[in-house]
Amino acid sequence: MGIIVLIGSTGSGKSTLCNVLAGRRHNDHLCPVSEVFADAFDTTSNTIQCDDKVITMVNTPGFDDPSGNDTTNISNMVTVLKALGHIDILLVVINGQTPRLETSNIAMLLVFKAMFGDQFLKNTIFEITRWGYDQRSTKIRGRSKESEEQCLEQLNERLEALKLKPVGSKSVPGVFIDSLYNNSNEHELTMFNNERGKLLAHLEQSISLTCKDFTAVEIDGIKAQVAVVKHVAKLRLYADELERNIVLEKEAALMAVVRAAQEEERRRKEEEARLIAEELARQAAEVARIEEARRRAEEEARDLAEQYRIEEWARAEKAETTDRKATLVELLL
Ligand SMILES: Nc1nc2c(ncn2[C@@H]2O[C@H](COP(=O)(O)OP(=O)(O)OP(=O)(O)O)[C@@H](O)[C@H]2O)c(=O)[nH]1
Ligand SMILES: [Mg+2]
Repeated sequence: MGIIVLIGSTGSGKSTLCNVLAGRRHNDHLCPVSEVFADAFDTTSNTIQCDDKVITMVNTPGFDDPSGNDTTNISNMVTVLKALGHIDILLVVINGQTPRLETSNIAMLLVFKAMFGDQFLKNTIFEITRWGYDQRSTKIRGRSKESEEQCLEQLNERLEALKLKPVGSKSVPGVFIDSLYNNSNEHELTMFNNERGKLLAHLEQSISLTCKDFTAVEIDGIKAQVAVVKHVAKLRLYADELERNIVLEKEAALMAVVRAAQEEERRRKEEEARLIAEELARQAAEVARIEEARRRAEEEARDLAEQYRIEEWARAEKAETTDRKATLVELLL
C-alpha cells in the first residue's frame, strides 16, 4: 500500500486533491473541502483507490494554529505516522496562484528533516494546484512568462537557500494536477491524466521511509526548529515592512522635489508674465505720449497757418489802402 503524506497551507487544495485522485467529484464528502479556510489541527488519513493502487492519503495540520498547539499537532502526526509504519511520498501542496513556500510549509519540511534526515527530500514532490490547462490560464501564464520549469526552479532555489537539498539528486520534482479541470475538454483531461500519472509513477518508484523510531525527545527538538522558522518568518515580514516604508519615503521625497520644481516653474512663468505686462504698459504709455505730441504739433501748425493767413490779409489790406491813398493824392494834385 502506498502512503502519501500531504503538507500545505490551509486552502492550498489538499482535500480537493484527495477527492479527485480517488476518482470522486472535487468537492466530495470523502475529504471535506474547506468552505471557509481553517486548518484542521489533527492529522487524518483516508484510504483511496486510484486506478489499481490502494493509496493512503495522510492530511497533516499546518503550523497556522492560532492556539499555538504546535507540539500537540506534531505529536499527533508522529503517532499517526508511527502507526502507519512508513511513508512513500511527501507531497508539498502549493497554491499555483502564489507558488511559493509558506512559513507553514518550511516548518513542516524541517519537521520531516528532523524525523528522517536529508534523505526525506528524495521522497518529496511538489504538487502545484490551481494550475489550469484551459486556454485562458495557459495564455495568461504565457504572457507573464510563467512555466512549470520556472515554477519548480524557484521552489528548489528556496529549498536550497534553506539548506534543504535532496541527497544525490539535483532537485525536487513537481506535478501540476489541477483538481478542477474540465473533463469535457480534451487537452485539460490529457494534462490531468499525465500529471496524475507522473505522481503515480513517483509513488511506484519511491523507496519507503520508515517511521517507527521517533521519540518524544525528537519532538522537542522539532518544536524548537519550528519556533526558529516562525521567528525568522516574522523577522522577514518586519524587514519587508521596513523596505516598503523606505520605498514609500523615497517616493514621498521624490514627489516633494517634483512639486517644488513645478512651483518654481509656476513662479518663473508668473514673473515672466508680469514683466511682459509691465513692458506692454510702458510701450502703451510711450505711444500715448507720442500721439499727444503729434496732436499738439498739428494744433500749433494750424494756429501758425491761421496767424499767417491773418497777417497776409492785413498786408494786402495795407497795400490796398496805400494804393488808394496814392491814387487820391494823384487826383488831388
Ligand atoms: N481551480 C482550482 N481550485 C482548487 C484546486 N484545488 C483546490 N481548489 C479550491 O480551493 C479551495 C480549498 O481547497 P481545499 O481542498 O479545501 O484546501 P485544503 O488544503 O484541504 O484546506 P485545509 O483543509 O483548510 O487545509 C476549494 O474551494 C477548492 O475548490 C485546483 O487545483 N484548482
Ligand atoms: Mg482540507
